[in-house]
Amino acid sequence: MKLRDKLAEKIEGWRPRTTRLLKDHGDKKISDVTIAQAIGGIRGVKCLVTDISYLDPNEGIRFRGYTIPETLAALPKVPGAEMPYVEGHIWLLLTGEIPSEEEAGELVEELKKRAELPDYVHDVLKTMPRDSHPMAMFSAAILSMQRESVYAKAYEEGLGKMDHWQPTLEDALNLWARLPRLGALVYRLKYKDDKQIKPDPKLDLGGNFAHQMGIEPPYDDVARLYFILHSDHESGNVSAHAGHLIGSALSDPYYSTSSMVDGLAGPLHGLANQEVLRWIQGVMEQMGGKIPTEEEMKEFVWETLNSGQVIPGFGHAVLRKTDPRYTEQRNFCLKHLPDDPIFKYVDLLYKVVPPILQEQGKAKNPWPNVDAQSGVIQWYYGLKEYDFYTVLFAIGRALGVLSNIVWDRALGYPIERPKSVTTAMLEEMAGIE
Ligand code: HAX
Repeated sequence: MKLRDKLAEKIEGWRPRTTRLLKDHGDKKISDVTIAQAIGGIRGVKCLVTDISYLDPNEGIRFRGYTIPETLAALPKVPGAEMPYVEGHIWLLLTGEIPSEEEAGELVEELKKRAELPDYVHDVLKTMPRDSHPMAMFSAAILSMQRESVYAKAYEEGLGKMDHWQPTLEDALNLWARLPRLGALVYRLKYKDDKQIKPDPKLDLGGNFAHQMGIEPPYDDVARLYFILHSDHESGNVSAHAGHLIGSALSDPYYSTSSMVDGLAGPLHGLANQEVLRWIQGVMEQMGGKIPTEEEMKEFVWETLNSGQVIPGFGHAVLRKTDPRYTEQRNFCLKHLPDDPIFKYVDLLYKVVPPILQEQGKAKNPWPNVDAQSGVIQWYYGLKEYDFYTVLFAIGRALGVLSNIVWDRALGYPIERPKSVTTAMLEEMAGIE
């Protein structure tokens, strides 16, 4: 496989850089930690290394050095579609290079071969109560497949440390191929009386996901755009960090992926996309369906804030500007659904919320994040079961998390183990009697 060869070449070239940094410059400081950072979620402490993506607070995410518009423009496009192959994006995340049409095409075919789910997955899901959250179902199904891990078997057989990345890549490829199918399985089991749709062998990953969900084009392009946009946001966010942390114990990629899904399921993180739609539906209900005036919308926003809740889809732990993932989705809406009432709500929120959050003076970033816009597009194309939205995020996020884990193993990153202190120690350091 061309991808494995390219990756082997990249890893060989990269290893001496990590070794030299550790050996010759290991004691150079890159960060200090304040008491506020220790208590406050390690915010801003530079203590993780990843080359898959980098998040600049003002510019937003770059995948392997490419901004979102650059990534979408450079990757090979699916014939007849507006969006590129997700498979090409996987190549970029893993190798740092834009694949040729041929390289992307080979990966498309490779993932098709790996997409079959073991039979027992459907059985596992059917035993779960039907009102289980789709994220719980998705995570449980991934965990149930742990017995398939190529990495776990190779480790048991005494694999050398330098070779760990190879079976990790095998697991990653299998998971990337299977997760869209698993997402569609959960969706149709939970919401469509378990009437499943067989994959179409002619289609790429994004196209097949749309097909198995039972949603017509251009939803295939929506799926491709979603998976690429959500793929990575450097490695300190909860889902990426959870995946990396679990993997650092040499738990296999199935455990890592299941735990990253669990982290994404929190309302302050990935679940915010469902919360945005839930919140907007509440406003629409109160308004009897009509588009509120700016003044009415301001009242709703203040009501939510005064009741102690956050405005979902706004704010960010690192970003300090409008999220370019939001902007990309807004551009999609302006092109494909400019008159959609929910889009009008979201656009009104874009106008109304930032000044209110600034006036309230708490949120460090009053601007919208990726989740503010994403549910609108799903709703428009008929995916109205909004508690499913975070599963879409998870399928995308697995692209980045697993690319990171392949490189973690390639560079031999050790088990993660930060040091904790007690409150009394902090008081002593602060000079409190
Ligand atoms: N609405 C109301 N208050 C907000 C807010 C928002 N959207 N964003 C931040 N704040 C508040 C915080 O709750 C915090 O209040 P307290 O001091 O009372 O605790 C204060 O402003 C300072 O927070 P911050 O430093 O600006 O933000 P954090 O780094 O602590 O948290 C969050 C970042 C994304 C969790 C936060 O902005 C938030 O809760 N936003 C709404 C939920 C959301 O959209 N989450 C998705 C984020 C993107 C993502 O990860 N997607 O997966």
